[in-house]
Amino acid sequence: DAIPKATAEPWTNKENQASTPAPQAVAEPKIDFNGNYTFAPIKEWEVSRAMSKRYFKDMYERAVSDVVIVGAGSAGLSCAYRLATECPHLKITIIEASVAPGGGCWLGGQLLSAMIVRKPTDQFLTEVGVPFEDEGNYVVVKHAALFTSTILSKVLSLDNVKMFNATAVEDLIVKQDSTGKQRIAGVVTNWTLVSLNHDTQSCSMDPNTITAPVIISFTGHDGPMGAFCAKRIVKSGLVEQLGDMRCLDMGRAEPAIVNRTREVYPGLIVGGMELSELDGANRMGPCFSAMLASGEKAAWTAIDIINN
Ligand code: AHZ
Repeated sequence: DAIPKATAEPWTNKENQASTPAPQAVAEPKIDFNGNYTFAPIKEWEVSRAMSKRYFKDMYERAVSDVVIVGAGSAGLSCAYRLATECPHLKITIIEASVAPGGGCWLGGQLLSAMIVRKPTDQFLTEVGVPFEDEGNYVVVKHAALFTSTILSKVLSLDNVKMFNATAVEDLIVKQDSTGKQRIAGVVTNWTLVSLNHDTQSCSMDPNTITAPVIISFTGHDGPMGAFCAKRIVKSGLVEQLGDMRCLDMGRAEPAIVNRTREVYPGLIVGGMELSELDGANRMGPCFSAMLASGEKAAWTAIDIINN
């Protein structure tokens, strides 16, 4: 990775160009917290190349994926975990609009830190390795952030998963299959900062695409970007109307979300709270069992579609 001569660094040894004196010799990296902590050397261009080489290689490879998961909240991450661990051969690409993946599951309800999960979904927590307190019918994870950070670290360290965060899905690709039937065949993406600024530019900031036979959408309930795929399929006439999320009823809402998690249009599975907007199901408030179970069910549904 040598840099070409023309762009060699003429200032390397000129100390007046730097706010701190540049180290003259390449020292051995050494840990000494008493004042001589010596880092291995690095160049600015090496950092740029190390990041961009990987990002654009991933972008190139993931332009064709097996499954795209839209939204990395509690439902999307649970789906990614199940799908990626069951099917290490599948190329699973996660698109998350925020810089920080995790959606609402960094906290419980009303900014309180604990996360409540009803049985039998505690089995999923045990498998993922999230500790909890058993309260009988339900369990309590002391920090929702502990669930999120644990599942995130598991999902992101899997070889078959790549997440593009700070990237939004801003449209769907619709194609006809070999029998002439319409299906969702991919997603249209843009860096979220671009998606949020289309109106401020004098030209259209064109997007990018990812082609995949299965898209699984977990963009949460309605919001500036939320419920995106549900709203898009209604707006484009593929599905008649949005049901709109109904009022809170924990007992009713959780089984409804899990049982209705399905392929809502050929090639598009919807789960989590986005489904409450599509179907008009109740919300459950701060109880996360259905999100984890809906994620799992969506994963199994995707496996069925891919295998048939
Ligand atoms: O940033 C969003 C969040 O991380 C992301 N997202 C939304 N629109 C997107 C788009 N492209 C890419 N167009 C997008 N990403 O999707 C994630 C949604 O996470 P969430 O936590 O909001 O939804 P969830 O269905 O995984 O969990 C819902 C949790 C709720 S809401 C609720 C209630 O209101 O009663 N109760 C529970 C348990």
